[in-house]
Amino acid sequence: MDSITNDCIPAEAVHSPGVARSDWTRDEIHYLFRLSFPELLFQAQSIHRMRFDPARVQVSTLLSIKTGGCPEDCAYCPQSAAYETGLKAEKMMDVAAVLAEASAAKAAGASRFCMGAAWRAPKDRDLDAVCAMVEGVKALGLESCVTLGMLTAPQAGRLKEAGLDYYNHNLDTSPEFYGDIITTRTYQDRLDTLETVRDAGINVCCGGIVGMGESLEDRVGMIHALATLPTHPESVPINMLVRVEGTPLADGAAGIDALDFVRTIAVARIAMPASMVRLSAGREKMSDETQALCLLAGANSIFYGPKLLTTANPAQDRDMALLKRLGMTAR
Ligand code: SAM
Ligand code: DTB
Ligand code: SF4
Repeated sequence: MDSITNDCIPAEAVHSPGVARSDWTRDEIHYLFRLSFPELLFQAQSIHRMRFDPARVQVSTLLSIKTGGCPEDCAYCPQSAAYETGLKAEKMMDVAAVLAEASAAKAAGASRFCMGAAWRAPKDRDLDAVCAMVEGVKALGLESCVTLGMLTAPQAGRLKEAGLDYYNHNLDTSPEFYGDIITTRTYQDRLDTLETVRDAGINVCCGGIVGMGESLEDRVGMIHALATLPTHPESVPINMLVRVEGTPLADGAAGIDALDFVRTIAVARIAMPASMVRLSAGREKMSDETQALCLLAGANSIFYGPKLLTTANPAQDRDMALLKRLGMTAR
């Protein structure tokens, strides 16, 4: 955190609390980040309770259906072919193997199954299998989500027809910091894909990563970019960078202090009051107490299962034990 003072901006700088609006100014988001921790958490909790049961957490299980060998250069990502991370590139999983994993996720208590592919964009012929996966996941009674990179309108239409519920495509960081992290596709490319997904009638899952060496201003810029989308994403994953050996972000730049991570969650909750805010990557290294604070700050969704895409996530029994200790329930 650069500094925590808020004396210069009046409290009424943030209007219409709890209303999902897209006219946020950067100053308003700045103001939220600079609130005292108790005031910020109070506001976030109050808004959370206007729309959600504060004791319920949505749980989504992730599966990498096509791992590694990605042509993009995202500096955080173990799956980029540009970095030597020791990850073996694999071909796409077959539909039956994916559905077996989805079935296991359902039996373990997940309500949504999210399938990720290390692509810049899917090829039309790859979509046949992905659509079959989506149909199979739906038939199991699970919500479906995929993240496949950039999409064309006809591709989005095919996924919608297959019954896809959510498409994940992150803005990742602020427009200003973005070029330090990814050079092979632009911020505008991402905004275009988000619009394509929205226009196809698919729910949008869009968030970002913190702990990549960004400034407070970049965190403000990231939340501002998300909260000024014409319609807020239905789901907002906030990831804490998982440092992976071999990637440019493996070491070096300062990460993020746990309480500043909680602040980011709280600001996302206030700025996008009707969205599910997902406490996403990075939980494996977080204490139970930090996670509890995130849930108090308005996070109401987690990735559930021992693996994210390629890196570790807490074991299911640790998560269930934590929710039980907090008197919270998963759905
Ligand atoms: N290839 C597709 C794309 O980038 O659109 C989909 C998969 S990609 C792995 C999905 C998201 O995972 C990224 O946008 C990024 O926000 C997140 N992610 C990837 N590696 C991460 C890491 N090491 N730590 C935290 N989040 C990460
Ligand atoms: C998101 O925002 N986080 C998830 C999901 N969307 C696809 C991915 C996190 C990946 C963490 C690094 C890995 O396991 O490879
Ligand atoms: Fe490829 Fe997605 Fe990883 Fe970027 S985040 S390198 S696009 S898999």
